[in-house]
Amino acid sequence: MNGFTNHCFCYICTMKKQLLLLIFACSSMCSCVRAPQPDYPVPTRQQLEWQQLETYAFVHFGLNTFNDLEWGYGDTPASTFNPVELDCEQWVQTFKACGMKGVILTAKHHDGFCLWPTKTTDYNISNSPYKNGKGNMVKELSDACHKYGLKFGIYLSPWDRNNAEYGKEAYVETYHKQIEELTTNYGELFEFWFDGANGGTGWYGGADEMRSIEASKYYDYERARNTIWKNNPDAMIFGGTMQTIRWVGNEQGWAGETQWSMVKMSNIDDCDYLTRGDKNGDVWLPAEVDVSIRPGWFYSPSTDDKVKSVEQLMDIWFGSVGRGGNLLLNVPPDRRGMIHPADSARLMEFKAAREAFLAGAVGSASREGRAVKVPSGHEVSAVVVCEDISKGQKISSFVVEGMKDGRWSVLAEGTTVGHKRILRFEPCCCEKVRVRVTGSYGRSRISYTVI
Ligand code: FUL
Repeated sequence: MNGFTNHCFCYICTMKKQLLLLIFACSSMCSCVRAPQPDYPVPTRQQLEWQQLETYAFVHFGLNTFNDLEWGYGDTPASTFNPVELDCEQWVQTFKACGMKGVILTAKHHDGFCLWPTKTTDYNISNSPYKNGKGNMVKELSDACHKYGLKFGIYLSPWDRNNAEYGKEAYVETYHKQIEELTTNYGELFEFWFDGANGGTGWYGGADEMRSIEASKYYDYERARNTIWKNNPDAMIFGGTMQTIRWVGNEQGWAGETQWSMVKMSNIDDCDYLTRGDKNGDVWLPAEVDVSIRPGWFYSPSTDDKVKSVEQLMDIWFGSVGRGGNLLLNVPPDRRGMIHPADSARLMEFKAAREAFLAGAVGSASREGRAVKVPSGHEVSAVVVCEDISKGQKISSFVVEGMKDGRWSVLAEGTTVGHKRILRFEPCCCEKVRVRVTGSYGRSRISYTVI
C-alpha cells in the first residue's frame, strides 16, 4: 500500500485536496440553485404505444348504409338493417392485408341505432332482420379482430337523434350505461371515440324538433373516462373533454407540415391550431388524422367509382403518418356487409405503393449527422426521420444534406420531426446523405432512413 497517497501533506497534494473540496462544495451548491428544467410535456406509455400503430381502419356501418344517408334522423326503421352476407372476418383480413393495426367501429352513429343488443334502447340490432334479431356486430367484429390480431376500438356517438330523452338528464344515464356495456363485454379496447357533432334537429322519439346541449357539461365526460379506464386502463380517448389524442382539425387526411404533439387546451377549438399543435403547448395530445376512402363516411352505391386513387391515399399517408400523426382511414362496408371490391383492391394497391416507396431505401443511420452511402446511379428522393419522443418532442428544424464531389450541400429542409417525418425532395444523385438537426428545444435524438 502506498501510504504516501493517503497521508501526504506536501504543498501540491494539499492544493489538490483543497481544489477537490472546492469543486465538491460548488457542485452541491449548484445543485441547490440549478435553474429549473423546462416543464416539458411527455407522452404516457399508452400514448407512446398508440403512436406505434400508425394506421388503422375506421368502419362506418349501420342504418345509414342501407338508406343512403350520412346523418340518419333517428326515425329510419330498424327493419332496414339487413346485411345478408355480412362477414367481419373479410373486413379484418382485408385491413390486415393492408398493414392496418386495428379497427374502430361505429357502434352507434348519430341516428341512435345500436349495432349491439343493448338493454338501453329498442332501437338496436336485435329488432332488425339481421340473423333474425340474434346478431351482434360489436361482438362479431371484436371476435374477428382478436382472431387476426388486430386491435379493436369503439365510436359511440354522444348525439342520439332517436332517443326521446336526448337533452334531458335521463339520456345521460342511458349514454353512460351504453359505455359500460361496450367497455365490459368485448375484450380490450384500444380507443374510444366521442364524436364532436352534438345536438340539433332529430326525431327524438317523435318530438321531431331541435335540441341544444352544452356538450362540455351535458355528457359528463369525466365519468365516461372513469368508466372506460376502469374497464380498459390503456384505452386512448378521442374527443370529449378528457381526450388523450386530438382531432387533427380537418377530415381531408392531413396534418400540418409543422406538427407538434403538444397543445394548450384553451386553444383546441381552433381547427387551424389543431393541424399544427403548439411548440409551447403544455399537454401532450398527439394528432389522429381521420379521413374516408370514399366521399362519404357511409357506403353508397353512388360512390363505387369515387374511391380515392392510390395517389390520393399516398398523399394522405405522407400528410398524416409522414407528419407524425396516426391515420384512421375509413372503409365503409357495403350493403351485403362486405368490403366492396373497389375499396379492397385500392387498399392492396395502397399497401403495395407504401412498400415500393420504402423498398427504395439505401441505408439508415442511428444518429444525426451520420452519413449514409448512396450507391452510384441511385437518385435519393426522401428521408424518413424518427425522433425519440419518449422525453418530449423537441426538434423544430432539420436539414437533409448530400455530398457531391466531396462537398456537402443542402438537399431539403424540414421543421418538426416527432414520431415520424417523411420528407420528399427533388430526386438527385450524390455520394452520401446525412440529416442534421438545426433547431431543437433541448436534447434530441433522431434516427433516419435515406430513400
Ligand atoms: C363526424 C360525423 O358527423 C361524421 O358522420 C363521421 O362520423 C365523422 C367521423 O365525424 O363528426
